Amino acid sequence: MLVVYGRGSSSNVQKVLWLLEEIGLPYSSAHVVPPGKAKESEEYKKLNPNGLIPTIDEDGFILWESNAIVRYLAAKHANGTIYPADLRVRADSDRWMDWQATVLAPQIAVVLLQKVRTPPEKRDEAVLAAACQFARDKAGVLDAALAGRNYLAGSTFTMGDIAVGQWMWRYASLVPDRPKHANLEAWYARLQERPAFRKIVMTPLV
Ligand SMILES: N[C@@H](CCC(=O)N[C@@H](CS)C(=O)NCC(=O)O)C(=O)O
Repeated sequence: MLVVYGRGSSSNVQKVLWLLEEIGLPYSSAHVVPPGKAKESEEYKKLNPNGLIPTIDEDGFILWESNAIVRYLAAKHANGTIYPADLRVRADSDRWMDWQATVLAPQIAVVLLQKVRTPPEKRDEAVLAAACQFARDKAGVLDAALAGRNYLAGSTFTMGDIAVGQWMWRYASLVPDRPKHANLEAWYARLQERPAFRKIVMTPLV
């Protein structure tokens, strides 16, 4: 059976678990260590030398990097749906995955670290404010991209929605004074209709 290493509260692990729930593939989930401690586990670093989660073990095939895992599993089990068959739709979906990893993730990590993992007296309010403003600005990018479409790559739910969608829970939970973005909010409401999103993503942030 497919094993997913990580912890359920991690945004990157959630992408993989959300996909697995969507496609109904049996898996077992191995809890590695508490937040921020994967790098300290020599046992885990035999699987992923970066000491980052998630990693999957599919009958001895070890793969890390959450978006690579999502692409692989979607191509294998949801080809033509979550993994789009049309090359342009796939490129569009891929683009949002890369954007999530390279543009969104570093700043939302700052928001999470400052707001959830740092005691109020030790917070750097200027750093937090800048990261929140960055998130609001990028929410505007998403809102514009979602004009006239139900999902990020078009009319149907694809892997790009998974990569970016988990971010929405964090944005909505942690960033105050969010501008009104009708397209973004409609998309987020669509995601919340999905049982797998509610089960895997809408969980306490730690
Ligand atoms: N680019 C990597 C990033 C992985 C990553 O940063 N994971 C975080 C959790 S979201 C992590 O392992 N943090 C260290 C820890 O929790 O011990 C991926 O997408 O898989």
